[in-house]
Amino acid sequence: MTTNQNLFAALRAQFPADLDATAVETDNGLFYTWRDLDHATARMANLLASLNLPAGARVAVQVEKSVEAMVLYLATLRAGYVFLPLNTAYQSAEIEYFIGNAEPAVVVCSAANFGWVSKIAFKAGTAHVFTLNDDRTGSLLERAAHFGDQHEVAPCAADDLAAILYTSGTTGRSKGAMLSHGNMLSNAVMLKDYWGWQPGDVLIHALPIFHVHGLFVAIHGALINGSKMIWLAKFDPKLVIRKMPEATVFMGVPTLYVRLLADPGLTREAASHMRLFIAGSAPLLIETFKEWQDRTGHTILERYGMSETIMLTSNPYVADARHGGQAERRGGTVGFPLPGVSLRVQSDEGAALPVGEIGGIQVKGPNVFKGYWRMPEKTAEEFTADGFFKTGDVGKVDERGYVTIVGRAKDLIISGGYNVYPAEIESYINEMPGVAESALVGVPHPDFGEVGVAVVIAKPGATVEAAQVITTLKGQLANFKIPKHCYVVAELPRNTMGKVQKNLLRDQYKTLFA
Ligand code: MCA
Ligand code: AMP
Repeated sequence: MTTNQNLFAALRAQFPADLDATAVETDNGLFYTWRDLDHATARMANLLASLNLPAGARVAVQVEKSVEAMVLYLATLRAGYVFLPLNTAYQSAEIEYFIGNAEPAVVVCSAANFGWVSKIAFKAGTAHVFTLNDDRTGSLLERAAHFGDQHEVAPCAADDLAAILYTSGTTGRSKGAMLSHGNMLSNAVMLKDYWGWQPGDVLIHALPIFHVHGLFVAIHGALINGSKMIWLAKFDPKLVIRKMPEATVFMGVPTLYVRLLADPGLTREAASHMRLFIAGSAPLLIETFKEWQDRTGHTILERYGMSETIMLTSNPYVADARHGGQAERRGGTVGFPLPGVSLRVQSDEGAALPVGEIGGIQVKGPNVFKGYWRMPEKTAEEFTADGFFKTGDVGKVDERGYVTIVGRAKDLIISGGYNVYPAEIESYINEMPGVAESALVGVPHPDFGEVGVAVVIAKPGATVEAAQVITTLKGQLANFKIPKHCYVVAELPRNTMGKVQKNLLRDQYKTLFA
């Protein structure tokens, strides 16, 4: 007999025996027990099941962070459907693309956005649109309240889809990375061990829940250890510091660490109850790593992952026997390939590179995704003949096995942990009246790590106002994608092939926010 490979079944199996213990405590004074999570996910799963959705139906969700939003994610798994989280910053053109591409059977949005989101959804053929607000109201909860709190977890095979995460990978339009129950479960089980999750651990959850970091790494980590979460609707450095004496684990993108360090309340004493600080999603500057050590006495554990792969590498929590028992977390590196993950560095020509040499990072393992949603050719392009996924990240492996990421082959800017694809922003700028061409480049920024700067050339005889470019984009795209500065210039630097030399632009503007 095969066992149910549904990720929810595995998470549920680790709920503590005392179901009346607190599972989630929120920043507005609410307490949810493990029984509450079980019953709420059952009700919502029963509601989804009652809709008679086809197998593999997508549930697309754009809602503010709340425990009920997490319950919706877990209920979608529980019912055996596919979860599609969407950043709350996305505006109508972005949502129209995702919904049009994924063709979800169910869309859930906040009541405030129901008008425009439901219009897009119904046009795309979505059968059901519900609302869910961050104050425990909305039609989804009203409907779910009519259903029972018992539900048998839907049977799933390891290869069945659990989630689709939109990402642009290397170039072009956003692609839906298809993650299976097996991808997520294997990663969660391995990380529980690798990061030394312990009885009594408490996680401060301060990240958004529409990307891998907050939705999978953090939530799965706590649930599969039966650990309580202190749930913050938004990241607030003062609140995180105030909660540290009640917690043991924190996960954040580098910007969160930079902002915590800017608060004088972050002291050795404030962090003394904490066991582990984990950083990822973007490069953690060595200065931040060292300052954190000096201020708190803790060494941040940096790890590296992708939407397509969940977690790939990590600095060690304790001595890693595979590497001569070294326990050291090395700043500036992303640590070792995680157990089960094969990682290699290759030249552009496909040759394996020796220790210390820089090339494209390729990976293989049970965590690596099933491919891009309805894009078989694109999927094939991103895998090598022997089944390794080309990450688009450029790096090296040293003689001790530590992986360092030195850059990206893909034209991607990571700003405060969010991805910005220059081609997308450039296409919007190029549509504006009077614009001949544009280039978006990432430059260093003290808070967001990296931000976009737009460089624009006008058509002969036309005038383009930099401020107008920014204002126009603000009405069209998610706020984090808006360039922090725009220059209108006479020409763009080009190589002999006529291609814009973005490296020269990056160099020219690198001290803009210094
Ligand atoms: C907000 N703003 C930003 C960003 N966030 N600008 C650039 N980059 C950003 N990330 C701008 C807004 O546009 C706005 O500008 C102003 O800042 C205030 O917006 P607000 O939303 O209030 O900002 P905030 O609350 O201070 O947010 C900053 C933040 C947030 C907390 C750092 O960006 C965040 O939660 N980032 C984490 C993202 C994350 O979870 N990534 C994980 C991806 P204006 O006022 O001009 O409109 S998962 C992943 O990458 C992988 C797989 C992995 O390895 O984990
Ligand atoms: P996403 O498309 O949101 O999944 O972003 C994945 C990308 O984030 C990776 O391909 C890397 O470029 C980057 N990334 C994640 N973690 C790290 C890290 N610790 N250091 C440097 N880059 C990282």
